[in-house]
Amino acid sequence: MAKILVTGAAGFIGSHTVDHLLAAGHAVVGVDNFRTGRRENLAVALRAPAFSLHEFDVAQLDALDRLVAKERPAAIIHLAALVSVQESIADPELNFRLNVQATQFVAEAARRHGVARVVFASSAAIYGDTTDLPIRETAAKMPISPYGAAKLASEALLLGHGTAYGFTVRCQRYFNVFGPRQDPASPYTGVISIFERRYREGQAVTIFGDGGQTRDFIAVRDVARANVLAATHPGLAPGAANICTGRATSLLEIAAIFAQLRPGAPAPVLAPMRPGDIRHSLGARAVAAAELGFTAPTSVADGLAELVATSRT
Ligand code: UD2
Repeated sequence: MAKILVTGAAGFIGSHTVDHLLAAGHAVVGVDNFRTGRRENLAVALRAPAFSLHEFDVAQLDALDRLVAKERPAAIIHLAALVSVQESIADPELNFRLNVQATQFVAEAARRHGVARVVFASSAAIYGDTTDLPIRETAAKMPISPYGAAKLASEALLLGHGTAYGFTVRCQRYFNVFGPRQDPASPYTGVISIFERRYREGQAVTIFGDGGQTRDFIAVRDVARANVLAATHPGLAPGAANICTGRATSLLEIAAIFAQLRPGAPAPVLAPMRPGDIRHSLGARAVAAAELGFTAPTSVADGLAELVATSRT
């Protein structure tokens, strides 16, 4: 069993990753500044003796370095980030600090203290608006936002440092992640958490466009498992892989599943398409299967059923 340091431990993906690491018997050192993370996401983890939580900003000079020097983790899973495309457009300086500068501090801490592996939260946003589906890892990288650009820059920073200084870097290119603990109140949250709250409150959801747009929706529990594999699977080579299901689901299908789970809910309201929206997004999953031994077994229907069952009524 290993000691793993997780940045962004109190966030949506971070807290699930912490839970899965602890369940697998690892010791976990969590870091969060609680800018968007929430302590209640760690309610279970905080009761585990193998978990410790440290409150600071990873983008703050030396803070992470001191903790890595003290804890000497076998791996760092770097999930702390500014997580919204829109917010990166509104505040590109903050995006740079949290999504690029912080990554450099992670790379430096890994180099200075002999951390063997770094797992990085990358994103399908690095590909931009490609229409050549499913998107393979070798596709052109043409980000269309400061967020996508920062994720791409961070991949390069980490992979270059890993090769130069001898640590293994795994970049995880997440597609549309959904599940419990994604904050429905955030203006930047994903469509499924918005829909979940509206169905729960008995209000009609709004579909922008005709509902035929599709996404590769992946359940957060599968993403957490992919992170555990990337951090702990023996003998991994450095690289980047899509973390996706390889299955496309339309918004009309999502609404139909919710309607079954919440009988009597009002029908969706159609509204004009959101400017800048892409019609379809779908990942190719072969690289994660071959390199990490990862597949995403949770269907959207099962993931939505779990989300509805765990949400406050
Ligand atoms: C991602 C980003 C978004 C933007 C976009 C660019 C997130 C959460 N979103 O959006 O910021 O950069 O990529 O392509 O990172 N929808 C509705 N009703 C709602 C909310 C959403 O119909 O109440 C639609 C939306 O118009 C889109 C689909 O649902 O067609 C998925 O929206 P999303 O924001 O969850 O994810 P995505 O990939 O479009």
